[in-house]
This record gives sequence, structure tokens and C-alpha cells, in this order.
Amino acid sequence: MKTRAAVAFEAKKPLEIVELDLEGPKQGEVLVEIMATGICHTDAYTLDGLDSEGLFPSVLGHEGAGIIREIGPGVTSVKPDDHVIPLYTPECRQCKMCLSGKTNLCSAIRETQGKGLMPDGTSRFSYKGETIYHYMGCSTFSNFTVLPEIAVAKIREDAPFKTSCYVGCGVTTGVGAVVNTAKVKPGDNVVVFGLGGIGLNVIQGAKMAGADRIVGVDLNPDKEEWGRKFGMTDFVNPRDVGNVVEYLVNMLDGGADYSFDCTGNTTVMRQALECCHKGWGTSIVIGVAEAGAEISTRPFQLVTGRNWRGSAFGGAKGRTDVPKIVDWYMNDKIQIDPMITHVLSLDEINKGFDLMHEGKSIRSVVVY
Ligand code: NAD
Ligand code: AHE
Ligand code: ZN
Repeated sequence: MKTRAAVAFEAKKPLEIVELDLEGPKQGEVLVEIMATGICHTDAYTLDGLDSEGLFPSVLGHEGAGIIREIGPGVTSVKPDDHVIPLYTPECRQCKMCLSGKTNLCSAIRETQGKGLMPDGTSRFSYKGETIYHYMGCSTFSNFTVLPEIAVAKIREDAPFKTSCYVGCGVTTGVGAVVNTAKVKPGDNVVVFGLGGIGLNVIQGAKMAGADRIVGVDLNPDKEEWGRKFGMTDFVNPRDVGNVVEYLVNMLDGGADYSFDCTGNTTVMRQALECCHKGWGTSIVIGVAEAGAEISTRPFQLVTGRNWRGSAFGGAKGRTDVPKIVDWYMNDKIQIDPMITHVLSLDEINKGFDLMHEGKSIRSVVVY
């Protein structure tokens, strides 16, 4: 079949809207009509050529929601007309990782996914006979996409696509890092670096968990108002204080119980660790740093009891947890609507990247 898609033909070039050829679902796969997709900073990072797994030409996008239109042989867990969210972290429920009870990082298809291919080692997308690569196993910047059955979460049908697509990455990543990875408890003090599409969800997760002080840190002063809307109690602009680590440690009587990096900047990651309380403070790396970047600190920071951890997709097991997070949204336990600052057509998708780089959007969503 044919599908309209925004294709990344080359790094650092705007996406081009073209009609692609799409092969139908094979064994264990489903065809999904994407109804809406968010634009995450990770899409921009890959488009900017900073992703060591970045491939071109490819169809980016990994924060979508849509409807199953066709199922391939052997598919049993979903059927046509089901509403689903594609999962860049699938959940096979059979691999060592899924069965460990210790991680959400399913390993069933990770190798081919990182090569821009379906589990059988081929792509379903092509343009004028040339292979176009998949991205993060999702490729939601295409109106239709093919996904493995284990990489879709079935969600309730009354959830609007325009907002629930955000659960496909940003909401789950931010809220999940608080409740699944850090396991923030009532009364804990939390510091969040980077108040974008992820950081604001960390803030609302911390508020939901009953955190006491929720300190937001951002270079963009406009983010203060955004943070306060979701439960931030204090705002710090690093440009207004001398040493941001010292400032936070003093402010929180020894430091944070939990801190979160939502910037992808390795200098910020170090600050996030070092603003943690001696003896127990834990810093969670969420931000994705460019290929080749490394983190550093004095080992003494760890010897004296600070912990450095990371979180992918908020530690959420996609097929199990994503439908529950959509329920939290539909039951007003968490907010999504105010964070969707821009709704665009596929033809306008490059504007969504510009708005992100200019710091003017929280989430831009493309509606097909
Ligand atoms: P975004 O562009 O919406 O927000 C980033 C925010 O960080 C902005 O408000 C910006 O002003 C702020 N910032 C940048 N440099 C800063 C600095 N030096 N100090 C303080 N604030 C600074 O991006 P997003 O969509 O929220 O994504 C944030 C990061 O999380 C990205 O690196 C993205 O790739 C990553 N991410 C990771 C996961 C995961 O599963 N681990 C999932 C989604 C996104
Ligand atoms: N491809 C990059 C790594 C990118 C990365 O860490 N991705 C996160 C999700 S970001 C969503 O916006 C993730 O899930 N990581 C775990 C995994 O298995 O990819 C690189 O450095 O090569
Ligand atoms: Zn993302």
C-alpha cells in the first residue's frame, strides 16, 4: 500500500513529505493507522545526526497513537479496530529481561530495532525502490506503519488520539521515572533539570507521589510558569545563581533525595548527581546525550552514598503499564492537555522541530 510520511533523507535537513510504499504485516506483525504523533526531543537529536544508531533515510517518530487496520498471521493479542500506542520499548513477556522482574528493557527485538529493521531483518518501507529505515521500532511520522505485535499497547477507545499519543513517550518517561525508577515517597525533596516535555512530566509525577519540595532548574525563564502549573514549588535559573550545585544543596538542607536530568547535557548530569544529599541521594539520568559524550564525577560522590541511575521509557513495561497511564489521564490523575501547545498537520511537521529548538513549545503534536 501507499502511505504519506515525513522522511528524514539526510541528517540536519528538514523532513520531506512523500508517498512511500509500505508492505503489509508479516508473521506476528500488525498494520497501524497512526492518528496522531508527538515530536520528542529524541527525534530532533537523531535528525541532527547526534544518535550513534541514527540511520538515513528513515521515518522518525516514536510517540504515536492509532488504530489497528490489519493483523498478520499468528497475531492473537490485538485485532483490527483496536486502539493502540506503539512501543519503542516492547514487552514480549518471554525474554530474560522481561522475566527478570528487574527491568522494562525487553530484549526480544532490540537488535534489529537498532538497525532500523523489523525482527525478520527487512524494512517494510521503501521509496522509488530504495529501502527506507524504521526508527525506534515505531516510525510514527508515517500515516501507516507496521509494528511487531509485542510493540503495541491496547488502550481504551474513549481516549483522544491527539493527547494520548504523548503517553507513547513523554508522559510515561517522566511520570514513570518518578514512580517506577526512583520510587519517590511522600515528603521527599526532588530536583528536576530541564523543564521540557519530559521534565514537566517528572514534576507532575513527583507531585502525584507526594514530594515535598519540587525544584525545577532551567536556563529558559519562561519555564518557571510552566513548572508551577504542574506542582513545582521552587524555580532556579542557573544563570541567576553562582554555583548551582552549592545553591541547591543549601536550599534543600544537604541536597535532593532524588534528582532527574531531563536535558541530555552531560555537565547538567554531573550537577544533578552532585546536588543529591550525601548518604542516600539518587540521581536519575533520563536525557539522551550525543554519540561519544561521557559523564564524569569524583568517585568520592559515590563513595559518600550518592547513587547514579538511568531510566528508559520511565521503567514502564509497555503493554502492561501504558493502558494504566492512559487511565490515569482519563481519570484526571495526571494532566496532558495543557502540555500539548501546538497541533500541526503532517505538512507542518518541520515547524514542530523549529518550535522545540526555539524553546516555544512543550509538545507539538501532528494530527493526520
Ligand atoms: P525539550 O527540548 O522539550 O526540553 C529540554 C529542556 O531542557 C528545555 O526546557 C531547555 O531549556 C532545558 N535545558 C537545556 N539545557 C539546559 C541546561 N544546561 N540547564 C538547564 N536546563 C536546560 O526536550 P524533552 O522532549 O523534554 O527531552 C528531554 C531529554 O530527554 C532529551 O535529551 C531527550 O532525548 C530525552 N528523553 C529520554 C527518554 C528516555 O526514555 N530516557 C525519553 C524521552 C526523552
Ligand atoms: N540510540 C541512542 C540511545 C537513545 C536512547 O537512549 N533512547 C531511549 C529512549 S529516548 C525516547 O525519547 C531508550 O529507550 N533507550 C534504551 C534503548 O534500548 O535504546 C544511542 O546512544 O545509541
Ligand atoms: Zn521520546
